[in-house]
Amino acid sequence: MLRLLLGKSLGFPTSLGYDQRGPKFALASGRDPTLVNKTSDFVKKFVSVGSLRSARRSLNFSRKRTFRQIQMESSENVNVRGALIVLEGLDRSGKTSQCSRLHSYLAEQGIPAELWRFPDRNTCVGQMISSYLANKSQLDDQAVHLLFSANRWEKRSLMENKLKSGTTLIVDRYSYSGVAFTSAKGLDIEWCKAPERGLLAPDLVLYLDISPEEAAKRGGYGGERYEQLEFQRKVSQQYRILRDGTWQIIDACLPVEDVEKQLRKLVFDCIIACRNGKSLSPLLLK
Ligand code: NYM
Ligand code: MG
Repeated sequence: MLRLLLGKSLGFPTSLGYDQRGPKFALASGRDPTLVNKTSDFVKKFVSVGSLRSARRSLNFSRKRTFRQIQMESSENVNVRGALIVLEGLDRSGKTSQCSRLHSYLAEQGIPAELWRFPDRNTCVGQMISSYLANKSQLDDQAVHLLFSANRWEKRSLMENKLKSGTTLIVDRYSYSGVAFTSAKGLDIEWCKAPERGLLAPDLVLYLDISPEEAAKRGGYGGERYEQLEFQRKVSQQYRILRDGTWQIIDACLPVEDVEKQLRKLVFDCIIACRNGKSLSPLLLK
């Protein structure tokens, strides 16, 4: 195994994953981060892409195998962090079912993961939001925007603890929903972003891309606020403004299994990057 190949020569255990799109070093010793960096430099310097490819071929280094390594590291309680993975998209884009598919998949692989969603309707703040969405209460647009944001802030430290203890979080909607939905009402987008700054930045944003018209055809909307074609068109435009380099856009009109396949690969690479030392950072929303 590469763990042996590299680990033995360097004197501590390592694991290495490889991305089809290019070389990706996934060194996850979980011990001394400076050692990890040194090792990463060492590997970058001395192991060429070609030799990585052939090492992978000769050792039959499959994705499944790497997942097994992650599983082993988890059970060995190695100190590596989980990934913060957010799914975004219009209502009826398929986020909720893809989130639960991803969660089951990670569970099957023995990767510690939890399924989260915003709004989290279980808290007091979440119940106020839920009643607003169900048209059972009226709130000013600014007030409800701040409640959505507070609902994320009240979960921030738990989120950080989970991630630091190695649990990957699959999150159904996050700050981007907050900004896209409120700014679609005509509120200033910079004002909408402000309360989100300082929350944890996702390691990966998976945007399930579907036109508002296609989404509307999917079994119709429920009775909640915002679930109308005209409004969803505006939300879709706002989401476009928010896209940045950390987003991955997935065609949500593909068959469910194809979407799932793409998501699995992106999630896998992200989990490896986090285990490889990618640090948690605050959300900036430029
Ligand atoms: N929503 C969701 C917002 O307006 N702001 C937010 O910050 C979040 C997280 O709530 N139509 C809207 C988007 C949805 C609605 O979400 C309820 P869901 O995922 O349908 O339960
Ligand atoms: Mg919905």
